[in-house]
Amino acid sequence: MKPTITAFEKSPDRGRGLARDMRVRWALEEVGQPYDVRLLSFSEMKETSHRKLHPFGQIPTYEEGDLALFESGAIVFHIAERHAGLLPDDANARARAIAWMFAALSTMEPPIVELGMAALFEHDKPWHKDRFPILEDRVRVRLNELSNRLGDADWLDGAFSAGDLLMVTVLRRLNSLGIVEKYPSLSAYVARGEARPAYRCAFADQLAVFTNTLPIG
Ligand code: GTB
Repeated sequence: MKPTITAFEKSPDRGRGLARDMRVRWALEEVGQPYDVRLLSFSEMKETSHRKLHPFGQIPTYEEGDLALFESGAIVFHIAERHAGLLPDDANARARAIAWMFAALSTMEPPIVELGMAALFEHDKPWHKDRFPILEDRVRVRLNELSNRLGDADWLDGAFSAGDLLMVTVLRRLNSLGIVEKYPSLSAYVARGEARPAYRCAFADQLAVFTNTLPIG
């Protein structure tokens, strides 16, 4: 059964692949599962019909037969459980890869999102210049720790896994802030993720949504 995901009709990132449908698209491409996309405007995301799929009125969602899921991490996990290629077969290696999925979403992503929001929306606040370096430091601590653990390995724990997929998408949120560049091993790690054919396909597909909806002229 071909799943359907939801994505922004007009992504505020202008096709830079930073919205969370990107990680779902990438996972589906990695496992070779074709999918459909239903594009939603901001007002459509808040309609009752969409809230039945997503209680918080957001994207992405995932529908497959009578299964409806929200939360990008849960969706990627579902895809990884149902198909080969994103989680190792060995039980212990699989458990560790799942730990990296959680690490990406619950240890790395929150301070990174907090910093990104401060950069985008808090510039004019009187406390911005005091708060921003604090948020930056929190992110740097985590990047340092992640970089130490990665060392010169290609991926976080052996072969590429759903843990790497989520981690790369989380680190990409820092793209415009020039922070990851200070950690050569992490920059190379993100570049390795972005070089994967499945990533490139997913990126091109979400970019096409943006370019195809650009007004002519
Ligand atoms: N925890 C949920 C998940 O992982 O699925 C979070 C889902 C979420 O935040 N969805 C966002 C959304 O629907 C899109 S991804 N927002 C609309 C709303 O809440 O009304 C977040 C996002 C949005 C835009 C950019 N960007 O422009 O760079 C990056 C990331």
